[in-house]
Amino acid sequence: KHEIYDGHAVYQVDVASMDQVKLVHDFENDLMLDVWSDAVPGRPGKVLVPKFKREIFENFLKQSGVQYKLEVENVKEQLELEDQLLAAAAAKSNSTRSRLSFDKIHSYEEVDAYLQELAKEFPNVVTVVEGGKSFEGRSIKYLRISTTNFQDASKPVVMMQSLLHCREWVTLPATLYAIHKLVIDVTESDLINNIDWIILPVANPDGYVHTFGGDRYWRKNRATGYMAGNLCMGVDLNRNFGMNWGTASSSSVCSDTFHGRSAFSEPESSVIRDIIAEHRNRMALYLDIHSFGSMILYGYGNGVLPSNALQLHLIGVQMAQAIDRVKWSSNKDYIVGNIFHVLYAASGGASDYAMQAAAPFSYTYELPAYRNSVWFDGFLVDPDFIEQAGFETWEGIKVGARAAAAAA
Ligand code: VAL
Repeated sequence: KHEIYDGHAVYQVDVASMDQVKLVHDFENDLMLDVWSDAVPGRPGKVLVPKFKREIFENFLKQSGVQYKLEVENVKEQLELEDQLLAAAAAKSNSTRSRLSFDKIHSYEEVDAYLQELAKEFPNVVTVVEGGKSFEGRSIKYLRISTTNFQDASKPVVMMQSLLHCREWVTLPATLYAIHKLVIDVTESDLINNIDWIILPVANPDGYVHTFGGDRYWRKNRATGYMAGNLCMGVDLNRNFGMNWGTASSSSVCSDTFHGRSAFSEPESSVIRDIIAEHRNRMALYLDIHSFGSMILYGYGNGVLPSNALQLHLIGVQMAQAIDRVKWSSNKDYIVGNIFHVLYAASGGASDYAMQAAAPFSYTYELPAYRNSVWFDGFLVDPDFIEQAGFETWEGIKVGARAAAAAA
């Protein structure tokens, strides 16, 4: 297992000027590297580099006078370690079909069965809906949670989703925790009395299943037919939505930010578009949960600010503060801001689309990369952090849901 990542290294790149930002960015693009975070002055970036590209990458950095650090020599070893830790935790787990625990990362099949169980057990509150099928034909299910009749359409709707980027495993506990607190262990009933919820835990099922099979860093969906022989495949679903589509993304199927044939060419993004359309008139808040970086981001991905940017920022800060109050002390504080200004230009994103099409408040969360004594690679999950990730993110979501519902 993990053979394809044998010899892959992770570099930390530390730029000193905006000139270097562009230089590094362009070079990483040309080399088709998997950039985990872009470098800006004062905030080093991270990039995954296959063995055969390491020399040319290092030479480029040296010649350009860019500071860098080899952070992980061989990611395969870290992937094996993650497997071991997760397996050890899972062996002690008391998870059941209808009560998923927070000590493991659940598979697509487990989550799929769980959603159906909940709908059976709590028929007055929970409805499971199949929004459609993935490229490979897997069911894309989401929950409607409502204490009244969801179809009455009388309350504001909060929608949240995880795993649009399937390697971001730690985002799953965030949606599962929300479900847990809205259905099973209800301690703050105003959240379900005043709000109807839509929760989509596995937005990219094919990709997610693929990350369990030995390609842990796969990000896109699994669409084929874009290249003869399918040497490269998959569309970045967070570049496939119909908002500024194709303006800040890649037209190469080999790229990790490939935007697809056209806006909504992919079944997975189309399902989300249809949910948004269905509840357009009462969608108060939309949350797309990603990792990593400890960020709460809002649109638009081209740097243009929506007319309610001040309110967006304010509620973003309130959510971030709520999380920071209970976060693990070894993790850094959240950053709040516009996608383009905090991160980079990105088009066709889910939260941008939701903002433009329906929701007055729409955010992308970037959950923290948990740092333990052994690793810090961003996507890997320490089992000790799973419940905490769910718990602390929920603190932010509650604040956002209440504020957005009050404004609706
Ligand atoms: N980091 C996300 C992405 O790359 C968003 C925020 C742009 O898709």
